[in-house]
Amino acid sequence: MATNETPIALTIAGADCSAGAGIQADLKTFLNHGIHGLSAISCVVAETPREVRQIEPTEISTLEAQLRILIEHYPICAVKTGLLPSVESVRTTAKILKEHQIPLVVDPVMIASTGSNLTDGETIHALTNDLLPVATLVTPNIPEAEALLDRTIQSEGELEAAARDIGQRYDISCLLKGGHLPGEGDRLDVLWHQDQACHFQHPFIPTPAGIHGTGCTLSAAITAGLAQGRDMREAVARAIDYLPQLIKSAHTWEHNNYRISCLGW
Ligand code: PXL
Repeated sequence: MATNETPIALTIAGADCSAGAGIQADLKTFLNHGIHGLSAISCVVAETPREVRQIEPTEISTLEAQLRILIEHYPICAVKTGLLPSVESVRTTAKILKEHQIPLVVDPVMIASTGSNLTDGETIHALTNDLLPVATLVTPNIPEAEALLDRTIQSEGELEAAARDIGQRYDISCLLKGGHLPGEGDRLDVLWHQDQACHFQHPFIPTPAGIHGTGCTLSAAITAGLAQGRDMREAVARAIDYLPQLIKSAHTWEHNNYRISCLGW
């Protein structure tokens, strides 16, 4: 059988049983981009977009076994991390990825769309100490950037300095997503990359109630672009352009007085 040229990307993240975020969002996004997606499951999350009920971390040896067998046997072009539920899961991931030179996108998942905390302070510390130095790009939203910098970000005017400070601190690129800032007008995301800021202004698109996974999907789309060999600015620009169509074609269900939506991959 001839080999084919389909690029491969790996996501290391939590499995979301409601299939709107985490591993499931990443694999659907990879598929949409013509990428073969691999997954290493860091935890199993019992949740909907409206409630995080339980997070069960994968045994560290099981996380390590998934990573080792995949890296051994597949020509992986790019990797992304999502929810890593413990210090040990962060350190194990960082240790293994450090042994290989594969572009790495870190989505520093800390808080679910429900507002539930998904990580604790020690895990965030491991993320900054161990994983960010191995990353190519980190993609915080405003609350995550505030946690990384230990300062507040209150206006669009502060986005560029914040993206630069995170990028320079870890010697990586940083895409700071401004969507959490108040207001109804355009939204600004700022990419700090190779000592330059690049501004991405786009219209605010309201999301339906009860949706999650937009952050996972954006970082997976960037990872797909890098796996296809695109440069960072182009991969980010295309990923930002990819999201509105998924929001506009979102699915919504009502069941037992519970309204729930999912991006329309
Ligand atoms: O949206 C952040 C996120 C990431 N990864 C997993 C999740 C969530 C949110 O709930 O469950 C697995």
